[in-house]
Amino acid sequence: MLRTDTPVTVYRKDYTPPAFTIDHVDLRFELDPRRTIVTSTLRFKRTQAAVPLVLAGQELELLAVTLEGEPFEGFQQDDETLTLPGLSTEGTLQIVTACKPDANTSLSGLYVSNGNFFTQCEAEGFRKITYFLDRPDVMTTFRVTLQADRAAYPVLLSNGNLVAERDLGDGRHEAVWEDPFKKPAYLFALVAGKLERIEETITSASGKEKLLQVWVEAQDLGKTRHAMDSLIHSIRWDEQRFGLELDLDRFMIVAVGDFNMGAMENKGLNIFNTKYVLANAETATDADFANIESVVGHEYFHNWTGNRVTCRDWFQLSLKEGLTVFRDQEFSADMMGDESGRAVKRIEDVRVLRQVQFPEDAGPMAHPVRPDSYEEINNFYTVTVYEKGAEVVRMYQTLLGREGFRKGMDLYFERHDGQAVTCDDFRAAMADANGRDLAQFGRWYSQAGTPVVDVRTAWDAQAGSLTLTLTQQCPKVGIETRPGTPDKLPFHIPFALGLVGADGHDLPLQLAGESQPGGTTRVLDFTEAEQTFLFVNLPKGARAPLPSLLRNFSAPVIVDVEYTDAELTFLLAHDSDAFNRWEAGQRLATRALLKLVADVQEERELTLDPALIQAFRAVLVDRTLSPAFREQALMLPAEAYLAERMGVADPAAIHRARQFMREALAHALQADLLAEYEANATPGDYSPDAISSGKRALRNLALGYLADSGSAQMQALAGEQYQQANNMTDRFAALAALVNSFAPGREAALADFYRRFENDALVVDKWFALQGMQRGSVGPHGGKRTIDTVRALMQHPAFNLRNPNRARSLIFSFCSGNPAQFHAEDGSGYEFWADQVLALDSINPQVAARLARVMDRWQKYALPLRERMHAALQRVAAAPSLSRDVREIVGKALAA
Ligand code: B3K
Ligand code: ZN
Repeated sequence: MLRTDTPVTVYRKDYTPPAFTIDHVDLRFELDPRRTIVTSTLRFKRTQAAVPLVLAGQELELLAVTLEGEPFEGFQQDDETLTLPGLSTEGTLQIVTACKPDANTSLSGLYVSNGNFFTQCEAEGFRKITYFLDRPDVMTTFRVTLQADRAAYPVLLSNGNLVAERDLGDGRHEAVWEDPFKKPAYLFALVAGKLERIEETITSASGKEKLLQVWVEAQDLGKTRHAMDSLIHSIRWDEQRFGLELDLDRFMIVAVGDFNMGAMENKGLNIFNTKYVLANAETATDADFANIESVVGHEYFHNWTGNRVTCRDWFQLSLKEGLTVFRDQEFSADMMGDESGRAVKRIEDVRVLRQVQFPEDAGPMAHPVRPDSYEEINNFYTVTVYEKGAEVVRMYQTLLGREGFRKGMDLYFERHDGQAVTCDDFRAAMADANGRDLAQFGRWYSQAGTPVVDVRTAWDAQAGSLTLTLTQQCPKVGIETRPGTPDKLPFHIPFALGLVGADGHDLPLQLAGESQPGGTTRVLDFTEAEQTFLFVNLPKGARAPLPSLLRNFSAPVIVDVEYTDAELTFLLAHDSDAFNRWEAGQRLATRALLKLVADVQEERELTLDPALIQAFRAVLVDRTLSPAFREQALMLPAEAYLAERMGVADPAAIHRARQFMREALAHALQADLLAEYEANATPGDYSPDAISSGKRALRNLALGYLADSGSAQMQALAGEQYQQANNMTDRFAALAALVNSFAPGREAALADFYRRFENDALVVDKWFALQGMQRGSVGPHGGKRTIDTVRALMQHPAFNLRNPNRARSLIFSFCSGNPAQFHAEDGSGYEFWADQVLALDSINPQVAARLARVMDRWQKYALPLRERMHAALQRVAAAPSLSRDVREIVGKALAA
């Protein structure tokens, strides 16, 4: 593991093209968990005069270096590089190294999981396998020979096509794989071990046969169907929507139980966290099924957006990630079937953006979609690069239209197939294909922070015209506040809006200067700090039309506008834009919740406005709306979101206020909730389709509210559902309702759940996660703090800090999914956090650094929390040896 006391910052402005290229490499692996020998034979070319070849390598034992078959001795070696001076313009170099896969707990490079070999090379893991030009702008063809014991490792996989197999005689065997496409080293992969597969052959759009495989451990074979279906749907979707075909004869997905993130798009050999592959009705929820579809899609779509066209350097990460997230979002939306489904998908995506990305963009780790510097690149696989990056790509489509966007994509591939390029190249393709000037749009890549758009309107009743004045502001954040950084300039914001008339219908829109109205939703080019738009030819009269702003969330901004409660209720009932209907409800609920928080803080009596209850009731019982949409509308804003909306966050008060509102709604709407509970049953065989899962979502939302009302009868209903469920969605929702409402049966149900599923790791993760996120109880004996349960669960035989899914299920769930308990006033949560960051850092720095991010917003909290968070951060920072990963995160948090 690389540990460093002096952080080194890498800057985007320092990029220089590689001095050497490696056109081809032959890799031979003699696989042994304790000591694997890697022989790399590479063909290099020098592109600059008189420079040494500097290869990256870490934690490698160097055994031999030869040049054109002769021993090469004049090299220099340090912890991170192998330098070879005096090479001619081209030649063949052979490097033999050894590494220790079974001692590799970082899960980066070559490692062992449950007895099988796997690799993870992005971003800089390949250098833990062999010395190489481990940078994305060096693209190479790979030929890979895998040798291993046949009994222990019957399956040997790598990228591309299987070209030869043979027996080596001594109980060992060999497989040779060749990838016809040039690729950067981060897309290399190998898998070796005892695995089984399901497979299918399909014919691609241009009539070629493709072999598709999903590889898992034998006991999981029955949980692979959904992943295979998702892969086939992804292939079809990319053919239809973007005209992009699978370019290899074979495409493999492999599942592994120890994995740092969701999945990895290695060329032709995608490696997945089991969480995003394995599913059946009994063990996976609707959300799991949907996530699998989206992650399978995401990795598959990378084959073009990431692999065929890759990133010049890691600062350009969003070139592939923002674009591919956008593509997977569109894919999932298209799979939802109808407009209402699309809106639900959009709501879910925006909720994540607001809950996670907005805080990141306001904190010490704030960075532009294309960062300018980093200490550890793995820390920049962020919601900003991914989710805000996807919003930036979506804005191109909003500005250019679907057809214009497609033209831009086509030009992008025409120009850059087989290259490593930049975000500017992508923007240029979009601009050139459409004859549009997107220069100002480029600021979305260079400026961090969430712009705040302020909206004012003036209604001229006599003229029937509405003046809309938009202003935008985006103060410096994070690293931008350092002295010497340039002032920020206005963004090019595609601002979609409609005007809703008194009857609830959209009005035709005509801007001053236009000869006739056109359309009922307009995308305004909002490019200046302050800009005015005049809408004319509207129905005259005292009542101004009501603007529906930023429809479908057309830009990642915060819209500040003074709606009255009555106006929001009207929009909630009538807006033709489903996203904005939801948005109106969220605005109403947020306003009421923040008022309740203040009441809690001032120890005033808590009450809920009957008008709000009525507005929620109206949505709940409106059966013209899809159940999935109603579930979204009835879900209250998250505690983390409310914390961001406060000047000084008070997690305990937020929790009390939100819980009060849940219980008050549950009491007031009991009959309606029960009616919806009954109306939305999904009898018969389980199916994860959008309609059925929408029904379950609404039904289980109702159950959660009903149980929270404290009624013994409703809790019994949850108990009954828990026992009778024929699928994990219903069973787990019932268990959660029992646990969170402190129903008498909760302990028995938790024990039963563990017994039923103790052999299924992914379900055991759910069991840990639920308990990490459970509310603390208030009881006659002082109640029970969740931290005590969590500490006790750390001792459970099934707990294992080395497995990232397990660590996340308990520790992350508590630290980031349970704000009220984590931020306990005595600082016990923070102590726990520091203990776990340090414990994890010596095992797996990437996972530790993710956990470290929990403290990003420490300055936002009220005293004494702020002080205690600061102390915990200092304790971690002072630890004798920290990974570069964790050091960057705590360093930036403390510097803020
Ligand atoms: N590209 C990988 C992420 C790699 C993360 C490295 N720390 C998965 C994805 O975005 O598809
Ligand atoms: Zn990705």
